[in-house]
Amino acid sequence: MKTAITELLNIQYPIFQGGMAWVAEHTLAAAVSNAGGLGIIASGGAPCDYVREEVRKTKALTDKPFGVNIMLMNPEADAIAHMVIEEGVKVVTTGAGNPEKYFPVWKEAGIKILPVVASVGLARRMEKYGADALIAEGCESGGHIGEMTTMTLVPQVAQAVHVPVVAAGGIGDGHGVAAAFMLGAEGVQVGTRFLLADETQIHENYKEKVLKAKDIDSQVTGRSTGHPIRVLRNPMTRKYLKMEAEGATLEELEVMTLGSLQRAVVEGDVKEGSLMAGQVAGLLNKRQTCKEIIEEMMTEAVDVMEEAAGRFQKR
Ligand code: TUI
Repeated sequence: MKTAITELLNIQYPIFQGGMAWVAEHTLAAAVSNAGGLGIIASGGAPCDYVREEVRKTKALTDKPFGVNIMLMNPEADAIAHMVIEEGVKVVTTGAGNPEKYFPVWKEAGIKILPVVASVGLARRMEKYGADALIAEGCESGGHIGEMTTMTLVPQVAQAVHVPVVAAGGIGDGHGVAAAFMLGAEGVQVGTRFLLADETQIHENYKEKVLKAKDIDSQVTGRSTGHPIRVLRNPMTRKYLKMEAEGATLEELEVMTLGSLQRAVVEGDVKEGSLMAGQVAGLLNKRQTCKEIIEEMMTEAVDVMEEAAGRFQKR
């Protein structure tokens, strides 16, 4: 399959694996890249040295292109931004902020820059500064989110810029891939479905919660703090939202969430941990390899597009 994104990055399928904090490490990223998609190593809040090791381990497992996601609220974001150059990483995605100060050095190093945007304003700005493509992420996503939905954000970003757009947020099957392309995207980024991949090294309890999740089982915590995060509901989110409604301070809320993602991913604490997942979790009901996920999504996308084209045929 050929799209502006597969051509730009020299990959087989226009499917990115989202750079999920604590989840997207070398085993997952390499499996996705080896299957023809774009594997992405997450930095999340991790130290630079940890991310560097993950990059090196990924290089040992694949010759295919892979990316690094830099979460810009990470206190070591500057160090990670320079590390990717030292390690010869070819593709960088960014999240939760504006990465423009790094553009000159990344351009100089020949790195392909794909910022995640949650608004048309930032999309335009990123294009002006030289982004190679944009990832337009709707608030159906898990983790840190913006305000716009994928359905409304993707076409507005696609219309506003000339660079290719990758759609993210709420895409978990071939119908979602087809829809994203109809909205003007040239690729998709998938997070939640890869939580269930065999190669994903997260605690079994986390996977079980995603498998069992229904449509309305995610909640957004932290709206009052300016950092809204979508997670699966559990005793921690209930307590958090109650405290938030009662006007708890930022410090009180932060104490509760400190280390909560690690508690879920590593320890499998599904009661007090932070189970980041998107609204599409309700659609997902099986475990597969990364290769199976990518091939099934692409085959299904082609099938539904052909079927729809048949129905829309002019008489
Ligand atoms: O970054 C994400 N999702 C994430 S990062 C993350 S790690 C984390 N852990 C604990 C607390 C906070 C984060 C978990 N999930 N997605 C990309 C994304 N970026 N979504 C929305 C945005 C965004 C929002 C506003 C990007 C830029 C922006 O505005 C920047 C500006 O300055 O205008």
